[in-house]
Amino acid sequence: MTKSNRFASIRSTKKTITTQQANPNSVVEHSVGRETVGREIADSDPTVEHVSDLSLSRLGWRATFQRQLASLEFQGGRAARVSAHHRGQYGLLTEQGETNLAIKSDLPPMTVGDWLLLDEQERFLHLFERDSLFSRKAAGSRSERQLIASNLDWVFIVSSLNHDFNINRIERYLALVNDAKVTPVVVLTKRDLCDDISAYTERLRALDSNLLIETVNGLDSDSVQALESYCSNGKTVALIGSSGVGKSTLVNSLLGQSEQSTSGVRTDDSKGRHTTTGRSLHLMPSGGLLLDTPGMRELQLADCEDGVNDTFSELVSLAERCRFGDCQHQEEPGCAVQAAILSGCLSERRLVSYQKLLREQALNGASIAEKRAQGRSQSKLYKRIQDSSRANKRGE
Ligand SMILES: Nc1nc2c(ncn2[C@@H]2O[C@H](COP(=O)(O)OP(=O)(O)OP(=O)(O)O)[C@@H](O)[C@H]2O)c(=O)[nH]1
Ligand SMILES: [Mg+2]
Ligand SMILES: [Zn+2]
Repeated sequence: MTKSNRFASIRSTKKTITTQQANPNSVVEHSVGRETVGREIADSDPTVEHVSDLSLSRLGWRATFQRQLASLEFQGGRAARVSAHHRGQYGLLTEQGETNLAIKSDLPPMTVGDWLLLDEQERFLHLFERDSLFSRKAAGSRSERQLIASNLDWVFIVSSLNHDFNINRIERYLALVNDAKVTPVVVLTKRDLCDDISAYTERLRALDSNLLIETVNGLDSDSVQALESYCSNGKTVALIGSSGVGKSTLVNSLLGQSEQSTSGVRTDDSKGRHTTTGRSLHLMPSGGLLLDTPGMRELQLADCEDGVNDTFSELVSLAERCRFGDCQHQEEPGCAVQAAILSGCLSERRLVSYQKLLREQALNGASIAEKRAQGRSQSKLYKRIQDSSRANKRGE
């Protein structure tokens, strides 16, 4: 293919990639469709002039990155977006198509959705500051933050209209999304299997009357059209939710083709089988980008007090009217929160959930900070030992 006519249009290819599972020690191979985006390129010189090109905006490039780029010291470079996180390498999308970047210890931690700059030999130069970052405490007992996705316009919190629907879990997701300063949309799937949709939507409306809620049959392309308005040119939408709720099914219906594997849920409890094992970014024919994620077994909050307060804003306003500034909303006199519960304006469940999430994010935040501090003092100690052994060798 000549330089001038390559990537004249979006083309779709199938290939097998290796993705990292939720369990970092296990790796699976699965087949995903990949799209390559591009344009007519008269000159293959990958310089910064290209960053204002339409195809980069198609990949989600924004004015904020352009401004960052203008303030960088070095000249040249090629913008790339992380589209997948494999074992040992990141998958990247650039205006010239797909490429990979080997993960080395000197790279900053990156996640799907990140923008970075490569040099002409496709080596890492710079990670752009993120517009938004979505993260959680790593699953299990590890005191670490796990980066999930970045630079998002919308997050679809996907839940199915069956007994897997869980309002406390949705509140958790809302806290995370609100903390990342991204607008959440609750997408309720499997409406074709549900007799009483309003029973679910009313419970969500009670959380927040302004919450964006969509109900769909993910298997029906006409039904998912309601979601296309969120996915216009260059907009990035992440789908999160438990296994089996139909995230990948939605991705496939919105893409108009089966790029992601899906599989049936267990009949006894409607739980999924953890079919998707890695995060991946997909270009929609209509111009948006969809970020599919594996179903989360566990969603622990860390350091997201703002997100929790945003999610429970009515409670925060009530608490401002309590007589005591440090009111715990238990049995204190003049507690406006308890008064609201007694009068039926606020549910007890909501207060319990609020206090639980506030505690959890503080505890996890503290344990991550402690682990980091331990790591720093250990590396300082290691450096001191190395320095003194070098000095000994030199006979100092
Ligand atoms: N009837 C019906 N079935 C659906 C709908 N959405 C998804 N499904 C089915 O639900 C099952 C699970 O869907 P997936 O798309 O694999 O779920 P997922 O959320 O991606 O699950 P993980 O990848 O495990 O996190 C599949 O059998 C889908 O066909 C829907 O709206 N209606
Ligand atoms: Mg999936
Ligand atoms: Zn109170």
